[in-house]
Amino acid sequence: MAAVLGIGPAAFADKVLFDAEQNPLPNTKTRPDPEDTTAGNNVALWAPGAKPRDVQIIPVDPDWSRFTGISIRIHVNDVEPTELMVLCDSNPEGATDLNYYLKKIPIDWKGWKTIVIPFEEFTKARSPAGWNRITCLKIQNYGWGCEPNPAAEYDFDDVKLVEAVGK
Ligand SMILES: [Ca+2]
Repeated sequence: MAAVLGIGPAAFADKVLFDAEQNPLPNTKTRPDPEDTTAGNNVALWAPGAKPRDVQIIPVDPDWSRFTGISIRIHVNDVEPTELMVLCDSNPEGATDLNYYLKKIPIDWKGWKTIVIPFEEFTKARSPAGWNRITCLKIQNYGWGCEPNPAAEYDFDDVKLVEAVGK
């Protein structure tokens, strides 16, 4: 029987931006899933400590306009609730300042959770060019009232663009 190729609806599937199986994430340590070290799943451990820091994911394709949100799997260690900022750089041609979309994420769970952030929930900093021109996804522990939590350790996995939020 002939193999069925993934064309048609499958061509509009979610798009992976980061998975620790594929490549390391700068400023993080690749390690097995802390909840199940035997499952063969790698994740990226980020323990920024007390300093303001970020992790950056550079998309291969800057055009995110056919998607509607970002999905991120985050594992949190046993700490008091804290917050992270998610930023999407989107500079117009020739821009000399930083233009981006931003969203504050309350971190009030322990263990794994998948958060899905619709693009429409982001606010704008200055004049971002649009979701068709995203040059960097940043997750950071400072700014807009966020204070670095020295005890917080985060694992990231399965960072992806989702075509339809809620489906
Ligand atoms: Ca993984």
